[in-house]
Amino acid sequence: MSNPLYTVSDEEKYFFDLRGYLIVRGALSEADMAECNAAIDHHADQIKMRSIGEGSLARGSKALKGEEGRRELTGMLGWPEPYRHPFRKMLIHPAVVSRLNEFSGKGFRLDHGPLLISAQKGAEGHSLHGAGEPFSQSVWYHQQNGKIFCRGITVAWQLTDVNPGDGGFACVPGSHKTAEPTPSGIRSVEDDMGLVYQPEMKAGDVLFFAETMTHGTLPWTSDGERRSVLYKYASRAAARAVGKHFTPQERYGEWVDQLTPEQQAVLYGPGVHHGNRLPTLESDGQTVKIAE
Ligand SMILES: O=C(O)CCC(=O)C(=O)O
Repeated sequence: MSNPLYTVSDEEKYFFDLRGYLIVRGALSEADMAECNAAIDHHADQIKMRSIGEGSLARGSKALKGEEGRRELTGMLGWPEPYRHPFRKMLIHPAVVSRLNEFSGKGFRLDHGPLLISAQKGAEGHSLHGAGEPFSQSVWYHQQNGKIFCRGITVAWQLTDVNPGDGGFACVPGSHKTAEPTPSGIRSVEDDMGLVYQPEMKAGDVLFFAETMTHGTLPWTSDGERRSVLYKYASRAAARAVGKHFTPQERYGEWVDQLTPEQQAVLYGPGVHHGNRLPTLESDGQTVKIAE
């Protein structure tokens, strides 16, 4: 019999399955964190602040509004040496591989990211999203034969402390399994029924969360800067980002042009982040056409 590849404790499995997230404490050493923070400082001029006007992540919520947008930076895996080094290490850190083999299955992959989420005091929050209902084909959470299959899982490395009341990542523990629609007061946090929870984390901790658990961001209230680096993983057969090869022409070549739009519609690649580029089909049982 082969050696089991899973190294996650039963307690961790219980916690993740019950709550939809898990924090592994002290996964990054002081030296690792110093390398990451220095690399980010070096690229500070590339950090972009999101607008709080059009495209605001608070989506009009009074509870989530702020004076400025969150700050973002990406591209770490392609940075020149030595800056990319710690981010490439984190991509397959043993703390990640052991948990993702358990929670998402062997062959998991990076779907998109890493993305630095940074915030200064007063930054707006992000309306809560994700839930067991409505069902998501790309990130659904399922269990069978005693095994968890979490198709979309985010790994968020903390590079600065997050104290109680600071804001930042927040979630509704257990909501990855709910079969009821999420009340609007939960999404906006204007009437959260005491269910929205902001975990305390220290620099060096790593947070795993099921994308189907309702989660988002509370406004940042701390004097210190928030720095959290998110890697979005998916299990082998799930896709969120559509990648470079999405259209039928990109996937199969120019002969696709000879097909009808309806035939082309089923040749698009997987992924849900397609920006409304995916035609879908409908049929009355006699004919097939592109849905309006
Ligand atoms: O860490 C956060 O602020 C929340 C991130 C988030 O909502 C997401 O990754 O979908």
